[in-house]
Amino acid sequence: MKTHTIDELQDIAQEVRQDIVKMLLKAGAGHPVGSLGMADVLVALYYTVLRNDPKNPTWEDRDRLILSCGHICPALYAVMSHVSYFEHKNLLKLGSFKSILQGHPDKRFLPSLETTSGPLGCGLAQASGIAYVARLDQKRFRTFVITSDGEHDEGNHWEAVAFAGKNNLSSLTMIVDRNNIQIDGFTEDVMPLEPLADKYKSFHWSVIDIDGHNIKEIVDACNKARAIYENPTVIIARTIPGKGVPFMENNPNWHAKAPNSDEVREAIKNIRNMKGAIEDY
Ligand SMILES: Cc1ncc(C[n+]2csc(CCOP(=O)(O)OP(=O)(O)O)c2C)c(N)n1
Ligand SMILES: [Mg+2]
Repeated sequence: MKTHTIDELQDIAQEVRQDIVKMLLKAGAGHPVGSLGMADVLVALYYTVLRNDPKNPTWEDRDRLILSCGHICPALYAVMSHVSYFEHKNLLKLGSFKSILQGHPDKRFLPSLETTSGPLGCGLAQASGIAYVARLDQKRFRTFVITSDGEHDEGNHWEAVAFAGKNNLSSLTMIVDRNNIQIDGFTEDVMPLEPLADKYKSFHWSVIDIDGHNIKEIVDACNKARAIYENPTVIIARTIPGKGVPFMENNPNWHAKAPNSDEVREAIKNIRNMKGAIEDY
């Protein structure tokens, strides 16, 4: 794949955001704010960080990416289509009968996914298992997992945090979508997570705190994690839920609600006005 500048990646992220709102309008369902918030992280990963090959998705030595918070799959699907895992026109079949793009990621329909996901709290355990076995098999690929802040309420997530820390799984990188909201409201009201960085450090993880909308910071953090050989790394990506669409931003009421056609029109206008959104879509 050609190398892209940060400006070009920002433009792609704006296209992805437009895809997301259109997909949700067509599907009549979905999770807009988490998806919009993670567009920059997913673009940075697929265009710059992951060693993979969309034409050979089961390549044995590919880096693995697990989307633990499966409900934000519209962002994952949109980015995967932009790097040619499948045709872009599939995006408008989100959630429809027998579509490769189910409402939550389903490997039976889209085999290039690493896992089926949706039930929160499972992804880190799966990623830790993959990283552990990779080390036993002397494989050099890295395992990435994206988790949300809301899914930190799941006890089994913390069992996996302990396992990965205890076993020094240095080929494992977790990116936390720290957007401060979950289904019932703000995380710090529902179940406080802070001091999140200190919690991870106490489980023997390296912690990197970044602005999850700054593509350079995302890429630099992943490269830094690659060079840490002692323990797993968590990148706490501070994001704005709904980023790019002001009437959705930071609003938990938009956690799982499809926009109507007027709202999509307004959203696309806003997204096109974001810094770096120059492409007419
Ligand atoms: C085990 C489990 N319980 C409940 C749900 C329903 N659910 C889907 S998304 C969500 C909110 C989780 O918070 P977060 O992922 O931080 O939401 P976001 O930031 O995307 O709004 C919940 C409770 C689920 N998918 N899995
Ligand atoms: Mg959240």
